[in-house]
Amino acid sequence: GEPIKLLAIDLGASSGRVILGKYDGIVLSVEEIHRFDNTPVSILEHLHWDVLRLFHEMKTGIRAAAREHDQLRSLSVDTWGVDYGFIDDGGRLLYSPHHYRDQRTVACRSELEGRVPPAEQFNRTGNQPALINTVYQLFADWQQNPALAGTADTLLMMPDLFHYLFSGIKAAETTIWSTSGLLDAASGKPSAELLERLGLPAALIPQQVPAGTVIGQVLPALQEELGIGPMKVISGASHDTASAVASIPYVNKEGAAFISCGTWSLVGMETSGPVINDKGYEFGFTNERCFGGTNRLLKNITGLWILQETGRCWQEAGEPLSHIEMVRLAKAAGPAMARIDPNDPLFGTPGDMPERISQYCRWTQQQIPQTKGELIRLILESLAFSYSDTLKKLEELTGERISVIHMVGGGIQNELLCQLTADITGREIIAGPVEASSIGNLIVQLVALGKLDSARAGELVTRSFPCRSYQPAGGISQ
Ligand code: LFR
Repeated sequence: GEPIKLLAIDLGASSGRVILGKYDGIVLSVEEIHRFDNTPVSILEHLHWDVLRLFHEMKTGIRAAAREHDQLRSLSVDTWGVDYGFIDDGGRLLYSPHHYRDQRTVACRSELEGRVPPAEQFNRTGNQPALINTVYQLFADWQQNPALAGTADTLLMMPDLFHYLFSGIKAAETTIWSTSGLLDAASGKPSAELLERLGLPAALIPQQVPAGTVIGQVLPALQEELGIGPMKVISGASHDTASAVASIPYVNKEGAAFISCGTWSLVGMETSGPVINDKGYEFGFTNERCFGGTNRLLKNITGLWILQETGRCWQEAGEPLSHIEMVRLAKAAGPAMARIDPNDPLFGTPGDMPERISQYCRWTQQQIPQTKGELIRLILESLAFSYSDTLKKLEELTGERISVIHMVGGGIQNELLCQLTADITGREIIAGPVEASSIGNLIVQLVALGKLDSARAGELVTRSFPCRSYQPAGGISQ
């Protein structure tokens, strides 16, 4: 019969896409309908997401899909973690949500940490304290904008916000909330105690739903505007990392780690429950929820962001380089003479990365890269070394030996990064799928619609999408 048709809307920190998925009961196929930039805007010295433009682009994608295909059954949005918008009591969006790289949290850090020390935050929530976390942002909003207490009725995490704009339904999906630093790790519910000590009203948080919940339908007026019929709105694994991990074609979950490569690199393993101990805290690990309720023990590494910003700099200087060209130059450059810690705060905000990398090398008394190729190679090798270091710590934390690493996400198109990771970790890499978040998004929708048994998802991905294996070449070691 007719395949089931669904739309995945996957919003990353630098671009978004509307993907059409078709499932005929055997194979899942995906088609990119619309891709758009996600460019944050700085206004009045604060960094914001352009949500109206993003919603406009989503609509453009849906309209384009509807022109070619009828009977689009459902849609679901996944986004990066931690960010949110406010809705007032009339259902209106209050203002353009802040970007997690906005610096307003810095001034409130010590006040927050005086009330709830970082180690206690970790022990309660399983989340690694970080200035970008929802809890830091929300606390700063409450301190710096007292009027909010009177106007903000509901807080919607980014994907929940888009689901609300599509359906009119306000919900709090658990995977995205598990990035907030506000959920109690054990119960998965907002921590009443934490909220109270920070003076934040629990009433801001709408009804919680698990990943894979049909929350409503596209609003009638929007159906008309978009030229679509009735379409379900599904709260999927709405955190992009949760979606990406839902797409991993595990051969055997035991001994398998993952690296999700996008703007960020997320390095971790699925575990049955949160792993909360002093070492995990010290090593900088965090615990987030997966689709199906299991736990993801992982570390956030500032990933290809550094390369993206580097590329942006060169482009602004009138010397743009394609990705292919970047990889070619980095290969030709040979092994890097220096290394950076990608998680150094120096690389956390937008700016002139080539200059900051030189600065870092100067401070650490290393050779400064002289050519573009050397600089790119330094970034990629530094990432691979930090993956390797993180995987060793994962082994120490879990007591498991990692035998295979699944790399997923757009970053795996950089085959030099995959090969360097195989070489430096000495482990086999299975790379794929590339469109991991979109594919995971579609899988969760299929499960929510009762069309797929979640235990079969890995097989479906294996049948449907090519994976590439990289073997360690040997010779390179840490
Ligand atoms: C990846 C990601 C990470 C999250 C970071 C910031 O896109 O969602 O999981 O920690 O973005 O939100």
